[in-house]
Amino acid sequence: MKAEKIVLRKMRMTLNAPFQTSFGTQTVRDFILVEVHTKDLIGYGECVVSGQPFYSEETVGTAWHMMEDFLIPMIFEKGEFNHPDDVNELFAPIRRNNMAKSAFEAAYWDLYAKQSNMSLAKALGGTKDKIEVGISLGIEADIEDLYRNVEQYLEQGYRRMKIKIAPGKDVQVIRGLRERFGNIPMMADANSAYTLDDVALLKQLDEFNLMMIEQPLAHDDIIDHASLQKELNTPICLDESIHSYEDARKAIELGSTRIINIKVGRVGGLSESKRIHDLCQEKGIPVWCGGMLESGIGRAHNVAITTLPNFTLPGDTAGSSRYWKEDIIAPWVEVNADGTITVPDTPGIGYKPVPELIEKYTTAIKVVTRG
Ligand code: OSB
Ligand code: MG
Repeated sequence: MKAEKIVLRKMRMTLNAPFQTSFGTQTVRDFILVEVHTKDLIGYGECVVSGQPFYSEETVGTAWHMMEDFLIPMIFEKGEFNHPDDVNELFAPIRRNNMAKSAFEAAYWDLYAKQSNMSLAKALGGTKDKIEVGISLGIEADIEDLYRNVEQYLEQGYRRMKIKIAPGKDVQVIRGLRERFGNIPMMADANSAYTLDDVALLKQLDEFNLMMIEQPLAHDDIIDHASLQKELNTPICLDESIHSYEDARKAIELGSTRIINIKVGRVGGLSESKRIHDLCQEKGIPVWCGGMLESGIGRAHNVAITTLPNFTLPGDTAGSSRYWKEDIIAPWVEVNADGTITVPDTPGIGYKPVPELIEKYTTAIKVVTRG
C-alpha cells in the first residue's frame, strides 16, 4: 500500500438533535475525514475529534496540525506499508494524539481489506455477521423528552439504553426510568462528573440494577475508580481513562474497571483496539464499542471492530438516522428490528462514501501528493 495522495477534509455536519452530556451540549459535529489514495484504491478514515477539547484534549485544530506537520510527512517518507500495524509502528514515537493517528491507521485498514478483497470485519479477525447495538441518550431539560426518546428507541429494537447523568440529573432520572419502563437493559454514563465525595450518592444507583456505570470519576483517573468499585455493586466501565493497552492492563489489575468501552479513536486505532480486546478476553472483562457521534465512515469501522468475539455487550453504534438527516455513506448503517446491525461483507468498510455529500459537508480541504 503506497499513498500517492492524501486528502484531509474538515467536516461539519449538524446533528438531528442536540446531544447533552455532563461536559456540554453538541449541536454540530466538527471532525476530520482522511482519504489515502493509492494508484487504484481509496482508503477512508474518520478522525473523531470535536471542535472543543471537552471530551478529550484533541480538537480539529490540534489533529489537523499533527496530520499536516508530522503524520503525513512520515507516511510519505516511509512510502510502502505492508500491513496497517506498520502505521502504528511508524507513529509510535509520537506521544498520544491518538485520534489523529487513528484516522490514518483506519484508512490503511480499509485499503488493506480492499486489496485483500475482504470485508474490514474479516480482515480484523471478526467472527460475527451481526452485531448487537444500544443507544446513548443525552441529558434532556424536560424529563418527558427523555421518556419519549427511550420509548421510541426501545420500539426500534435497540438492545440497551445508555442514559447520560450529571449531578442533579442522576438518581431521580434513573428511578423515573425504572418506574416507567421496568427492568429494561440500561446503564448510565457520567462522563467524569463525580468525585469520591459522591460515593454515597453513587451507591444509591446500586438499587436500579444498571448493567454498568460508565466513567463516574475523573477523565485521567484509575486509582479512585478502584476505591469506588469496592463500594459499588454496579460494575464500573471506563471510557475516558483508557487510552492504550497499558492503561487497560493497569486498570484491570487495580480493579478500577469490570467492563471496558473501546473507542477506536481514543485508543489510537483498530490494532490497539484489537490488543485491548484480546487482553480483556483473557482477563474475563467484557468490552463494547463506544461512539463519538460518528459519520457513516467512522461508524463503519466501529461496526467492523465489534465483530470480534469479546465485544459481548451492545455498543453505542446506533444507526445513521439516529444522528443525521443525510449520512455520507450508501447504504446507511441500519438497525434491524431486533436491535442488530448486519455486518457488510463487501471489501473494505463495506459502505460506499458518497462524494457529493462529502463535498457538501466539507469546510476546508488539504491535498498532499507524494514527492
Ligand atoms: O462518553 O461515550 C461518551 C459522545 C461524544 C463524546 C463522548 C461520548 C459520547 C456518547 C455518544 O455517549 C455515543 C454515540 O452515540 O456515538
Ligand atoms: Mg462515555
